[in-house]
Amino acid sequence: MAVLKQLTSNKAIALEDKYGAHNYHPLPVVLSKGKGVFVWDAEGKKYYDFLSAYSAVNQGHCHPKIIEALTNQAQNLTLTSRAFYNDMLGQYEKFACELFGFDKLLPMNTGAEAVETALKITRKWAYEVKNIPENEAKVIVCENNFHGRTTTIISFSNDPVARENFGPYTKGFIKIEYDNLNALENTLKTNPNIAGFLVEPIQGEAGVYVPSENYLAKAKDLCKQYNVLFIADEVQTGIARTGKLLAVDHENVKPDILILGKALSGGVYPVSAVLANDTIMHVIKPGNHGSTFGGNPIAAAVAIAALKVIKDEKLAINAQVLGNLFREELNTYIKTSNIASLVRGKGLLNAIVINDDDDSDTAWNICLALRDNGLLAKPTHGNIIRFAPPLVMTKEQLLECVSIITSTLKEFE
Ligand code: IF1
Repeated sequence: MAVLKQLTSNKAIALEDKYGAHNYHPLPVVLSKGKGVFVWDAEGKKYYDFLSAYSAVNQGHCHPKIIEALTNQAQNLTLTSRAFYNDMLGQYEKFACELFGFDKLLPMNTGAEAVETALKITRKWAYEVKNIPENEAKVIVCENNFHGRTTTIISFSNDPVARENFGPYTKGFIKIEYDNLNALENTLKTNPNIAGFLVEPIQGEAGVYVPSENYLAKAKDLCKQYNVLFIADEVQTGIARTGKLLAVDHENVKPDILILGKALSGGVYPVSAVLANDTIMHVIKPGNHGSTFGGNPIAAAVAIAALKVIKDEKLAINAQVLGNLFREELNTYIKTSNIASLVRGKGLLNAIVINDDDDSDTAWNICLALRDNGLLAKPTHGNIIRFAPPLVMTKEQLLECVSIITSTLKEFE
């Protein structure tokens, strides 16, 4: 059977339903093409993409320079494993280390793998540098975090759907309230064996929660005071999404460990990375960690191209300017709306809160109506809809999307 033939949307959904594990509940739309800020469904209908694959296609769908890097490298050398050197990895490591300001980079593939890698580095540093007693190291995490879906990561999740019936859970984590410096300081003060503090600079999945001014800077100071590693998970907020290269840049915070993923490849290939300085990364010795595809030549070529697009096309400033315009326009509408209660976010990572119960399906129905009106978005939790278009959007396109969003919301007033 020709597996690459053009399917109808209904046929594509039926195939996934029959042969695919049911680990998602997608919005009923079947995409078959993407270019820049647009995607097309199997019947050729065009949409604005306001999810950007959860901030993985910041550079826009199928960016020609990233695709060129992918296809060129793919015709030369795709994978060597790390049993041997390859001529692309060192160039990528140098480029990224200089761009983000760190001594070393450990290449992985998915965001969750990079988070797991950061936790392993933190624990090893705790035992070998901070001299915490073996197996006693603790990492502080935040309530309502989202760092991925591996068993260790969901062990410190408080989302029952992500966590239930996956035990026994990994120990060694202390949960505190997000954006609460007293909670952080008290935990640091009363627990001698803290190794690290893992935090999202903005909590994306929780509903785009932007912490108070200087929260990150003061949290970093507290970590320094108690000799604890500040670990920034920028998988979703990084790579220009919030209007700066990194979300921590808004407060000039330098993490001890930086976690990247998603748009590190422009959504073209799974690429993630953990960056740290030598005083931390040197704890990793040959054989301690790795992965078959981690640091492969395609990933290296694609990541260099993806990062160059961010720089050359000044996508961080575009995200900052368009993000301010988006919130300004939505706030004007919200003044007279009874269906949307607030808009929040930074750069082009935003969300609106729908004026309905958490468990209502209003947000979902609004996303279905947005789909019918040519714009794709999806609720994060309950009554919160995330809006995160590719950062290559123009002002005219953004204003057209604001019009689609507000006119759709008015249908529900
Ligand atoms: C899904 C959520 C977003 C992340 C942060 C690590 C990871 C993610 C801050 C892990 C991944 C993705 C996962 C994807 C949907 C999306 C998501 F809804 F799940 F929570 F963005 F908010 N740190 N987030 O946001 O990276 O292993 O996925 O490469 O699981 O459905 P990954």
